[in-house]
Amino acid sequence: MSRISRTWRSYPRIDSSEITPESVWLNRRNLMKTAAVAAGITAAGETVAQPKVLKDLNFSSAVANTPFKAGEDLTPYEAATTYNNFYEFGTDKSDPARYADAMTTDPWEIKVGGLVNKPGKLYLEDIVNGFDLEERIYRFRCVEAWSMVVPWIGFPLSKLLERFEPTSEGKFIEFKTLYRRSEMRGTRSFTSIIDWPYREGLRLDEAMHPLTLMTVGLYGKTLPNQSGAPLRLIVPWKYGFKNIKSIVEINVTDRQPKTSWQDLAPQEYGFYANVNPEVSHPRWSQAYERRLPSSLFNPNRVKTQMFNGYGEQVAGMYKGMDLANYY
Ligand SMILES: Nc1nc2c(c(=O)[nH]1)N[C@H]1C(S)=C(S)[C@@H](COP(=O)(O)O)O[C@H]1N2
Ligand SMILES: [Mo]
Repeated sequence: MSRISRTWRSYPRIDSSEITPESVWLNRRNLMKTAAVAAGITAAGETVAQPKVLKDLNFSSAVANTPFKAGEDLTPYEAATTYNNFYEFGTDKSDPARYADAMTTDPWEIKVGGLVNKPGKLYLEDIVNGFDLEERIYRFRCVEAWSMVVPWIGFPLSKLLERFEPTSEGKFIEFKTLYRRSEMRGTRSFTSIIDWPYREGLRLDEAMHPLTLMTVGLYGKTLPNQSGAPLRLIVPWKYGFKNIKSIVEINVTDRQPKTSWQDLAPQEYGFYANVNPEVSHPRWSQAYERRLPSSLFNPNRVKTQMFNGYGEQVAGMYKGMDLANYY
């Protein structure tokens, strides 16, 4: 066993004795909410229709052509894919890697609708054949103050949206994750208090921003299920929870969509969720982060940057907004 993987294997155990704020929050609420949630459990999510199958993705040209270089060490693959948040599969950081393989991702279809001229569906095959894939190395910063540096593979969300032609009334984008109870043990849990499916949203200009990536791979491979296979959003200047996984529905809307974390705790998790070291979370500072792999003995603390270091590209979208108010 290499030094890295030994350190890594011990990580989840060490971490569960620390604070993991999002799940701590969920678990605290569980005590109050279990009865109500048990009563509110709904029927199984829709099953997915039949279409084409996608196999043998080849990302070599995407990787060869990357215009984005790290300037920082990449987080080891093992760290990025064994320390995850994907509450559909449980609240422990190790649950997604352990249980997400139960999710069927092939075939997969994505419904695109709302305020668009050409509503329709995309199959994974259309996505991989129809868009030029690129590798982008981005910092990723969870609101819980851990972070990583990952080489993603994907294409700008703007390219996808353009095909469906948002109308002039379109102001926001809403995303939904697959909700399939039979394959997602976390959604069947009595203590699950998220109103499934997991939902996220962006303002239209944020969605159209060239840094906003629809992602199908990482480290030159297809996304493993725990990372949000087969298609997830990566918005590198926002906190991790905006980066919704395993997307099955995208709608253009004229109102700011409801998002899962706002629904749970609006005073703690805002719609914008731009990384901001100066605006503390109500229960902890956001000034520093633990860069994975991180442990008690080697916490690997680094300073958090405004907009996660992407301010030059994105700050203009928030001119005149009080970012303590629009957190
Ligand atoms: N569907 C879904 N998407 C999700 C989540 C989730 O629980 N369900 N967790 C979010 C949170 S809180 C974070 S920090 C990131 C984690 O991404 P990673 O596991 O690839 O690091 O996914 C986000 N996307
Ligand atoms: Mo997160």
